[in-house]
Amino acid sequence: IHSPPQKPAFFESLPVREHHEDFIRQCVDVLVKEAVFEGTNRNNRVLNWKDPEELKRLMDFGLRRAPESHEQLLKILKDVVGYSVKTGHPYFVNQLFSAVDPYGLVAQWATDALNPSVYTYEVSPVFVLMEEVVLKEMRQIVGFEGGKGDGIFCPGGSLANGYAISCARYRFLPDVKAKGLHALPRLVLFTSEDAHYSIKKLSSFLGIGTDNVYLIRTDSRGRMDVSHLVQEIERSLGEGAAPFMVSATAGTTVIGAFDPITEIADVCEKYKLWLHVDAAWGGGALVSSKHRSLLKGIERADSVTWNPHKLLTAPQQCSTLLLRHEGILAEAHSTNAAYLFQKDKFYDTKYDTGDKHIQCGRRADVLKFWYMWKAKGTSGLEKHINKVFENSKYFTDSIRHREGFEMVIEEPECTNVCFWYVPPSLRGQKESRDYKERLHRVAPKIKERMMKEGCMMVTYQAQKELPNFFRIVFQSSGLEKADMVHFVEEIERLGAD
Ligand code: ABU
Repeated sequence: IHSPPQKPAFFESLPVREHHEDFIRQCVDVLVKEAVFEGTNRNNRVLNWKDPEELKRLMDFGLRRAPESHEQLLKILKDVVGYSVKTGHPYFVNQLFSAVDPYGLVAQWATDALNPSVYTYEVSPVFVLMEEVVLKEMRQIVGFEGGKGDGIFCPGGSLANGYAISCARYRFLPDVKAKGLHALPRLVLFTSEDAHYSIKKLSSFLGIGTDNVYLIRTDSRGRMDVSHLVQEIERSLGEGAAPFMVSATAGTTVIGAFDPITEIADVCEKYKLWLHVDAAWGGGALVSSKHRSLLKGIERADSVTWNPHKLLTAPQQCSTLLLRHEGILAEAHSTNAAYLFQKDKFYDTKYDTGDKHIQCGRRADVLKFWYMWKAKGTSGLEKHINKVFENSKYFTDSIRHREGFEMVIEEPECTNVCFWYVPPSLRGQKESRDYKERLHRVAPKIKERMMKEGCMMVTYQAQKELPNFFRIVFQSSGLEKADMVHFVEEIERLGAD
């Protein structure tokens, strides 16, 4: 078998280099113009909806033996942009992330241009040191003494929660690292029924089992009921199981509730349980002296998940796990691969941080956040948080007494606002037998209309016995009061019948 003749390496010769340079510049122009600026212009659509079968016809997804020309590749890139949802658009209020931060974007592109893997100092000197600084600063903001402890940037908050479970389990029974599940009694952890699904998912992934995640009731505002937590801990002890961890939530996914961390910390202290706080969503409030009291008691946590890609609008993904226990990530996860973490290197190998994570290759997600932080200062981050809380309050006040709108939670604690929209045809019929069923169908219908028009995106869900309601999320400080009015009027227009 003969190999085909080799083409010159990517940037090996000048003509090839010029050829690619020109192509890269054209692509960047397309991205800057169409994805960034036009994609976030209020006069343009958030999305250009196509059914899956139609999109398969419209876009050239196929892979072929023959290469495509640059001309064709540029067209394909334009299609990718054209048919993608513009999550940086001001009217994308669908998810717990949105907006385009210019500094974050540039740094994200720099990360991709440099293509590092943050596991050793020799490969990622800048990013290893940058992580050290950012994680320490974040721990300080959380309130860990002197910013001491451990931490890691993870691919998403779910994985950060998984790391927390793994560290808590290791701390409870270090034998688990070598002996695995055989070394363990039946472990039980506790979280609220409104907590993020990753707690169950990662408990299953780690061999703890979803049945051993005891769900604690929430009160009418979506906060963990601490007396029920105590009952459930006692129940697990009565069953001969081994409770080892509580995962509190600071900013629940749907309602935006903050669990009472101080009271939960007291319970954890009494029963000697690891306290994790999933502040993936609400963590951003910590940078605001006005709003950080929402997370009172977080400084007593053993571990904290905090995603700067959420309330602080760093580009996806930017998730951290912060721990008060120095060195615990490496203790729980290291395996000393000789081909990466040689101890006889010529520099201080404590900067080879990669053995503490369960990934091998790992993106430098730190850069975008650090660069944004540099550009705005901590005061700029605080201003951003205050503005999004103001926006959320303004929106809430606009709909609270408006005909056709009904709040799910009267006073939302975070910047996700949950509400029902009752269209004119359903008003005044609360007592009718099928009212709930009909109301349940309203949000999906309005969502369908807004997606098909591409005018805005806001999500909906049912929760427990409640029929479908909208959840609008504010985390872009680029939004103004006029945008809040626009959202209200758009929902009225889309649900006018
Ligand atoms: N962790 C993210 C939850 C998904 C969302 O509602 O945006």
